[in-house]
Amino acid sequence: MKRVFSGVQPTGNIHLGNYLGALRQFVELQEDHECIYCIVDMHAITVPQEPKELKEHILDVAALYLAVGIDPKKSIVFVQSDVPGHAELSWVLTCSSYTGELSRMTQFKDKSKNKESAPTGLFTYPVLMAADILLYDTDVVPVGNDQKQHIELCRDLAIRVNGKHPNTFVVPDGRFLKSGARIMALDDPTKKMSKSAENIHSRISLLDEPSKIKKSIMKATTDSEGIIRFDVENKPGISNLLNIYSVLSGISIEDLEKKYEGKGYGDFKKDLVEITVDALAPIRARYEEIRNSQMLIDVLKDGAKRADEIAQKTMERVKTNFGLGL
Ligand code: ATP
Ligand code: LTN
Repeated sequence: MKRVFSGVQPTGNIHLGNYLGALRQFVELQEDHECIYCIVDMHAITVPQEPKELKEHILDVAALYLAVGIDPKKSIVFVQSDVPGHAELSWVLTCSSYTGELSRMTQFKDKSKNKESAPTGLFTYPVLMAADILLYDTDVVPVGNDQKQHIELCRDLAIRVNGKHPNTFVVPDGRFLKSGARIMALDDPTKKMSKSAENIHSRISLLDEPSKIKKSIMKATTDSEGIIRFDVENKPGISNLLNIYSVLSGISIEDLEKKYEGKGYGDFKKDLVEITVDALAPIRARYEEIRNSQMLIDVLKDGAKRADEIAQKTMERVKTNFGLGL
């Protein structure tokens, strides 16, 4: 069986973009892959975090993982900082990476824009991500489109190290979803829906109450044409909503365009509210059950133990191949 690894940051507000771009694939892949799903808390501290909040957010994401259908009997679920190999391998890979290639990462450029100096962790963030992946001899990494560049860097690093130290790493492939891979912000459909955006109506969080979902969708930016047509370039707002509607309902965008011919944005949005509320209700219910349970802690402890066993084997191989240690 091929091995899958992916991670989500515990920074709160897991949203529809995270779900449709990443989490939904995680669940599907469990059926015929050996899956390892991580809560990447060390990535979260690349920007300042309140310790108490971070702790809560780790458990929030863990509970959401299980609530969307990740099954701990099938997959390993654990917290990154519970397995020391991530930090160890990250250093080794840092020494094989170049400042030039890291400077070209668009996420770093975005997050450090207009700043004279940026945290070093933001700069080396993609190297830690490569360590996460390579530590488990991963074959496939399911992620949203926005992570393409980071996956490429991970592959480059693996190939570069293997060139010098043969058979050290498995070179992984990214797995990107086409439709629904990039959900845009509701208030500004030229930006991706994001956890960290200030406006809460820019996103639909998986745990939003129906009234909040309604408000966010009804307020979503569209255009003044009033025609429901998919055209990302000229009508990014309604196209984004059509995309969300299509992915959640399984109805093709073309069929949706036909269904709403002659109707206005108001009718369309009302239906989208209903579809979204219905899709998220079972997730919210399961989340409430799991979030404060001992079962959740047990799953994470057991996951860390199983992940660590694999990680230690890789680190032994890496150290041997690099001539590190005794
Ligand atoms: P932020 O934007 O605040 O940095 P984020 O919303 O991108 O955070 P991450 O934890 O970085 O959240 O992403 C978790 C997963 O969700 C990743 O695989 C990422 O590619 C995917 N993802 C994030 N935003 C979107 C989006 N708008 N559409 C589709 N997939 C997304
Ligand atoms: N950078 C990713 C989160 C992440 C990840 C990973 C994803 C960290 N390590 C390893 C896949 C594999 C993000 O921001 N979405």
